[in-house]
Amino acid sequence: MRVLTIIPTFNELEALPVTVDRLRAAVPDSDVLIADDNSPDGTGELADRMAAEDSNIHVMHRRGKEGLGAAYIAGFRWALERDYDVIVELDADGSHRPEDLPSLLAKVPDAHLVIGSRWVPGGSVVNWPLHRKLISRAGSLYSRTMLGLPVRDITAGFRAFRRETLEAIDFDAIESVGYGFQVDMTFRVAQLGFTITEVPITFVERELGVSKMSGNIVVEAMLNVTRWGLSARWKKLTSATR
Ligand SMILES: Nc1nc2c(ncn2[C@@H]2O[C@H](COP(=O)(O)OP(=O)(O)OP(=O)(O)O)[C@@H](O)[C@H]2O)c(=O)[nH]1
Ligand SMILES: [Mg+2]
Repeated sequence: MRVLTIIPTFNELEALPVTVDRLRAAVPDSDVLIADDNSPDGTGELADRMAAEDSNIHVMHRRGKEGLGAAYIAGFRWALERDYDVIVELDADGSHRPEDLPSLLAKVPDAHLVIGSRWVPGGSVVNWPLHRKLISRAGSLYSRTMLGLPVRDITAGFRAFRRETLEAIDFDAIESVGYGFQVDMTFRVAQLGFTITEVPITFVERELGVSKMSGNIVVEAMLNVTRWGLSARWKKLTSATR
């Protein structure tokens, strides 16, 4: 099983080397692709130095900040041009513990998409204030209900896809950035009839660097969910009455 872990970065100079070292120790067999959006703090140059020292590390330099979704899609295309069997999404900021990755990979034979989940029994979040936990759970609950998906942590960004899952998705149709991107991908995977499994993880709020989250990203995600949910219902309704 050839595994590629994609790490999108924007200004992660402090956090990136820590995350990559932990990943290389936890899953030495995984190749790494750092997808950097021309970070002003020099993360891209640091990534080049890391790649020069370790032939399993690769770097994709992108023009400028275009959002996490666009960086992941570019990374997915890069992976599919090569012979990877499993493609992993991992944040650079330490929120996703590389030590949890083996438990995600263990489930790949049973599911087309494995999600590292905060909101299944055994999952947890460290260092989040109550309001942030509530927003995340409410967002997932709303998306789950609206889209009819049996997934507890729909916005989660720690994931392992089988190659065939990504091959079946039309990346050109994806517009969402940020959290919306993760929801979008989940919905598409489910609509294709693929299986999705969640495994519990411990999510750790970043200690190094600055957040790129914004209220806009959350609002975008929720508006899209509403639109997709209503249009899926409408399609069902019109096909039933035809
Ligand atoms: N390439 C690229 N990476 C990005 C972009 N925005 C965020 N990232 C990366 O995506 C990952 C998640 O971003 P975060 O800023 O941690 O966003 P978050 O996890 O939603 O929010 P916090 O953890 O609260 O900061 C990190 O590795 C970021 O560096 C972007 O526009 N381009
Ligand atoms: Mg984060």
